[in-house]
Amino acid sequence: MLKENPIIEQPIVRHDWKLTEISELFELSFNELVFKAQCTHRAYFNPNQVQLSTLLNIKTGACSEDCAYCSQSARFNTQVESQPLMELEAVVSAASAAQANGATRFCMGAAWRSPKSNDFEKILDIIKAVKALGLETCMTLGMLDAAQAHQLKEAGLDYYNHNLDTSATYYNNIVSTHTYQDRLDTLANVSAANLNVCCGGIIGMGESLNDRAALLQTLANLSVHPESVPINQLVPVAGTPLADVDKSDPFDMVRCIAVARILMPASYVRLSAGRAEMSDELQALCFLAGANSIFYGEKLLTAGNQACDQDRLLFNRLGMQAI
Ligand code: SAM
Ligand code: DTB
Ligand code: SF4
Repeated sequence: MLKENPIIEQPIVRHDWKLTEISELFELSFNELVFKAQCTHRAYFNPNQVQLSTLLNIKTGACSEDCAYCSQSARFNTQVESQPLMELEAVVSAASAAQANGATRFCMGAAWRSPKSNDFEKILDIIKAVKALGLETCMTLGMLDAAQAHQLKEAGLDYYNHNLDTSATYYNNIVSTHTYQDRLDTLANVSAANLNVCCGGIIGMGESLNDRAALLQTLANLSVHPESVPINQLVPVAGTPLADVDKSDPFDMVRCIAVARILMPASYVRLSAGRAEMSDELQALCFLAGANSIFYGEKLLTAGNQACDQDRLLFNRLGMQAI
């Protein structure tokens, strides 16, 4: 990792954050918080570099779960049309296109509670083929047991995404078909298989500041920090229970990124869903607060994303480079 400014000492990576300490960070003035986060960021990363991951939804909709934000739950009446697991060739061709466009990681998502055994061989073949292109691979397939996590690792998977989404207490307002402990168990299985963990959350679901602090505390007190921490802004989807929830203050996104950066100084913090609705100026503040990764590509899973040429233009204007 590049230490750009040797004057800035690297803060130690801690795993014993108290909720009160995190709340105090959230209570700092915006300028104090962003300055502190930028100092931390510079101690571990080149502040002008951003990692690009491209997403592909390899199995769409008809999910058994009831996550209140999600367009792909079978329980809500959304505009999303279900699609079965994609064929290997189609996934590889999308991965090649993402690579040619400048992405270094290809993240594949499936709308499953957990992968079924009859789809699993195909998933392993997809990982091998995408990896063979020279891309980093990431999958998000729902809950995994220990054996599945090991098989994914053996096939060449680099990262597994499984978000905690919010605090343990607020999670009960968001999902009823699985528990926070189920999510933590999957994360433990993923770590035990030596896969890199990608785990973060969503802001703007009606949660309190305390819920945001508690989510970040849970992430920061894992025995190893997730290598990648996606911070999503809710994309409200018509037909879901959260379609009409009050929008969060745009500066809240910046604050969450800043606190995540301070708590997990050596992790990549990803400015994730919601960028299509953000101004260039807001995104620049997120980078200043320590975000150093984005989803790059015209589409997320079912929702639109910022256009690639708009992203490239923004990097040029800010003097940032994709890595
Ligand atoms: N089914 C798998 C699971 O639940 O882990 C993988 C796919 S799921 C869609 C991956 C993540 O996308 C969720 O945990 C959530 O953080 C994020 N997400 C889904 N819908 C979203 C929305 N409308 N707005 C913001 N983030 C969203
Ligand atoms: C993550 O944290 N965000 C991505 C990815 N991991 C799988 C998904 C965002 C989904 C946004 C809404 C949609 O496209 O349906
Ligand atoms: Fe299914 Fe994942 Fe959507 Fe929940 S977030 S409904 S598990 S696809």
